Amino acid sequence: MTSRGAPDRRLLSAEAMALAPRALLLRPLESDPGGRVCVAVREAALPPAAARSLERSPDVERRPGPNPGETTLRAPAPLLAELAANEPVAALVLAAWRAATRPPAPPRILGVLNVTPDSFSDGGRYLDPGAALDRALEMAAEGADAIDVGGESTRPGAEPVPLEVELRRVLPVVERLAPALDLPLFVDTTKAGVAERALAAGATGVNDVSAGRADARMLEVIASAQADCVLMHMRGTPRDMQASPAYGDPVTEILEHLRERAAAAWNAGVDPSRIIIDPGIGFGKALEHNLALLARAAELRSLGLPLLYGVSRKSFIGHITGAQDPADWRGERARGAPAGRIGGTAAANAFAVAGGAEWLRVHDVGVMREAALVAAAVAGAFPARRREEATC
Ligand code: HH2
Repeated sequence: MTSRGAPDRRLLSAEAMALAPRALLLRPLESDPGGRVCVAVREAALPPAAARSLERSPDVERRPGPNPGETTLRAPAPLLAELAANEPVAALVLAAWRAATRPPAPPRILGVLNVTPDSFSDGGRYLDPGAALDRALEMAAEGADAIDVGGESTRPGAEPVPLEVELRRVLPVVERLAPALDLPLFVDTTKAGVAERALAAGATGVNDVSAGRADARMLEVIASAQADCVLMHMRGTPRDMQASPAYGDPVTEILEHLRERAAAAWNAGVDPSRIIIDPGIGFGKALEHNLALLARAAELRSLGLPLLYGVSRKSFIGHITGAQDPADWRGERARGAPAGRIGGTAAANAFAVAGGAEWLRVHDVGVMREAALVAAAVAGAFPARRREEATC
C-alpha cells in the first residue's frame, strides 16, 4: 500500500517506467500502426531534435494539456514511436509523473442513481423522474461530486434491456436532472444509442461497464461529445460473468485489459484527460479476486489514469460479514441479524482510497464521503492549514 502524502517515487522507478507509461504509449502503436495516437507531453522537457521533428510534421495536432506545462499531442503513430525510442524519460514518464505529483486529495464521490425496476439494492425506488431528482439533490447535499444515472441493471444474471426501454427510463431523468443539478452527470450504459441521446440531453460523461466493447460506436460517441468516460473491466457479460471466474494473476490481467481499453479510447479520439479506469469489483470476479483488487489498488494506479472503485453494497461484502440485505443495516440489526453491507462498504472504500483511488461509486453518499475523508487524511490528504488548527 502506498502513502499519498508524498509523491510516490516508486512510480518513477525503472521498473514502473517500463510497465506503465511506456506501455500506455506503445500499446496503441502496436495495435494500430497506421493510426494517430493521443498523448500528453511536457514539450519543454523534450530534446531539441524530438521537438523539431514534431514541429515539422504537418500531421501533429496540439492542444493545451490537462495540467500546466503539458501539451496534448495527436500525432501519427510512427512519429510518436520515433519520439518514444529517442527519449523515453521526457515523453513516456509523463503519465506516471502526473500520477505521482498529483497533490493528494480526498477522492471524488460518484452517487449511484438507478432508474431500474430490478437493480440489486435500490431497484424500483427512483423510476419516477421526480423521485430521481429528489434523490439526486439529496446526494448532492450529502457531498456527491457527480451523479451516475443507470437504466439497466448489471447485477449477476441480469438480462439485457432493449434500447427503447433503457431510453424510456434514462432520458426523462437526464432531461430533468441536467438543468437542475450543478454537478457532472454520468450515464451508466453500454449502448452508444443511449449514451448519444443522454449526452445530447445534458449528461457530461458515460460510465460503460463494457469499456466500449459492447457497442462498436461507443468510443466514437464519447469522443465526439468530448465527454468524460469510465472504462470498467468485466469478464463476460452480466448474464454469465459469475460462472467460475478464473485468472492467473487477476491484478496483472485486469491492468493489461484496462491499458488496452484506454489505448482503444485514445485511438478513437477520447481526450486522455477524460478517461477514468475501474477494475470492476464483482464483475466476473470471485471473492479472492475482489480482495486482491482492493489490496493492490496502487498497482492499477501505475497506468497514470484516475482510478474508480465501485464496491458499494456488493455481495462480496455479504460473503464476508454474512449480511444478506445490501442496504438496510439498522433494520437487520434490530431483528438481531448480522449488520448490512454499509460498514463493509466503508472499510472496502477506505482500502481503495489508501491505494490511490480518485473516485468512489457509492449509494450511501454522506457516510462514504466521511469514510473517504478519514481514509484520505490517514494517507496524507488533509490540508496543512486545517491540520494546524486541529488539536487532536
Ligand atoms: N457497479 C454497478 C453498476 N455500474 N459502474 C462502474 N464503473 N463500476 C461499478 O463497480 C459498477 C458500475 C453495479 O451496481 P448497481 O448500479 O448498484 O447495481 P445494478 O447493476 O443492479 O443496477
